[in-house]
Parts: sequence; structure tokens; C-alpha cells
Amino acid sequence: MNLNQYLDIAPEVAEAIAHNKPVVALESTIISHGMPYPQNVETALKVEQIIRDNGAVPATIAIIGGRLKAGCSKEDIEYLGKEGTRVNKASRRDLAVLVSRGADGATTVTTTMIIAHMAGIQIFATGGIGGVHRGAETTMDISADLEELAHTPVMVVCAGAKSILDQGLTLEYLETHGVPVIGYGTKELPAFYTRKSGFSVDYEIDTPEELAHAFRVQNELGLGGGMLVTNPIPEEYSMDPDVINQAIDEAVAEAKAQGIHGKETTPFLLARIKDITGGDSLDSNIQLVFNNAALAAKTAAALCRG
Ligand code: PSU
Ligand code: MN
Repeated sequence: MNLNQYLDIAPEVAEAIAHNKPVVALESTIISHGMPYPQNVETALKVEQIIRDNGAVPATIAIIGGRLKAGCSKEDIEYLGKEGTRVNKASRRDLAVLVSRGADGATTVTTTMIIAHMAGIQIFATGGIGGVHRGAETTMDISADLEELAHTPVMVVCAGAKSILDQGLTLEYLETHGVPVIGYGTKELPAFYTRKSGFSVDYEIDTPEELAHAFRVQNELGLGGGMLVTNPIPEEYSMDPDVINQAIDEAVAEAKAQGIHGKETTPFLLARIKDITGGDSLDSNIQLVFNNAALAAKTAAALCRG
């Protein structure tokens, strides 16, 4: 059933897919580039456990020695976490060369969606997606994640869009490309570290069953493409909007002054925001990923029930 010669599906994941049991994909750039060691490894392993506790099988996705992995071992996760930014951050354009060279790669939202779809996994949980960056009208820095959401039929559960991005332009781009943006239990786009952004989502959906149903209908209509579910951070872990927005503004200004660009931008900003907030942003980031993993696992189970 594994038709792709470059893909290795972990036995537990393959077994679940073959028997229509719920599986949730997870990305690896969040491990290598999104959080510092050792919190990155601890978080990645705990996220897998949360998915299991909610009745699904986790499949952490990465490229190891040129093989596309749908389901990483604990050792793979340790390795990616320890190597950190020395691992290639692999977006769509990097896949062919990394695989042809037998190299390693940490998968972004884009490549996690690609590999999840190859493996037959319909849903993926993460923290934040890439989007239209602030200043994109001159830099043209628009994440490949948005393009992938337009084309690849995987549901992505995230915590909204933080203001390192231009949230309004990110929503416009998603609208142009026909990507449904759903608020889970909210009509407002969550802003990752906080529950509110001031921007509206297309639809509010309040249950995993309704998420699963909408996604199934999208596939059955033949529309293709993904669906973006934005799940607000739990109130008790959300940050003070003034504190976090000031930290973000400062980090964005530093990135500009230092000429940070391209694929370095997002990891640079996340690391600076963590330092400026004395680690508080990392604590919130970890909690929102846990929250998204639980929702994705419940939705994966609903997708299997049909
Ligand atoms: N946002 C986060 N943490 C992350 C990322 C985004 O809060 O780790 C990662 C994801 O892998 C996402 C990628 O796909 O950054 C987007 O990078 P870029 O902006 O270079 O497309
Ligand atoms: Mn970019």
C-alpha cells in the first residue's frame, strides 16, 4: 500500500491507516527551529503522548538520511531536537535535493502536509503556520505554507496567526486561494499567544464531529486543498497582549536591522521573542501545541467514524 519509493511509514502508523484508525501528523521544524533544546524534545514527546491519550496514533514527520518518514522514532526526535538549526529547514522547494542527497530535513507545515498526504494521513496538529510577513509588500515574504494549504487536502490545526505576520494579509491570501479558515469555538482569529486578534474567521465550528464533517464534504465535493482550523490558546496560558505585542514589535525591528530574511526569519523571531519575554512565550507556545494535539486527535477519531 506504500506506493512511494521514498516514503517510510512507521509500522504502527501503517497499521492504523490500513484499519481506518485515527492518525495525527506532527511537524519537525517546530522541534529543530521552533523551540530550544531540551524543551523541544520534551514537548514533541509529550505531544505524541497527548495524541495517544486522545485515542489516535501520532506520526511525527521528518526527512532522515533522505527518507521521508511518516512516524519518527524517539531517537529521531532526540536527534532533530539536539541538532536544532543545523538540520535543514525543509520546505517544498528543498525536498527533491535533500532526498536525492540522502540528507536530513526538518519538515515545515508545507512539507509535513505533503508527506502526510502521501502516507494517507488527513490531519495535522502544530502551533503556528507561516503566513504573509509584515512588510511583504516590499519583501514578498509569503510562506509556502499558504500555497500548500491551497492545494493539499490535509486539515491543519493551529493556534491562529501571531503578529510577526500581517494577520489581515494572511487572511486575504487564504481567501484568494480558497482555503477555509475555521475558528474552533470562536468567530475571531486567535493570535497564537493570545485568544484575540481583532480579525474575523470565516466560520465558527464548535465540535470535532462538525470539523470532520466539513472536511469530508470538502473532499467529496472534489474541491481539493486543505482546511485551516484555528484553535485559541486556553485562557490560563494566554499572554498579556501588550507584553507580547511589544516583544514581537521589538523582535521584528531587530530582524529588519540585522537584515534577517528568507527561511531564517521565523526561527529568529521566535527565539528573540522567547528571550525578550524571559521564556514566557515558550511556555505559552508549548501549551497551545498540547491543546491543538488534543483537538486534532479527537477530530481524527471523528473522521474515522465517518
Ligand atoms: N510558527 C511557529 N513555530 C514554528 C513555525 C512557525 O510558531 O516552528 C515553523 C513551521 O514549521 C512553519 C514554518 O511551517 O515555521 C514557516 O516558516 P516560513 O515563515 O519560513 O515559511
Ligand atoms: Mn518566508
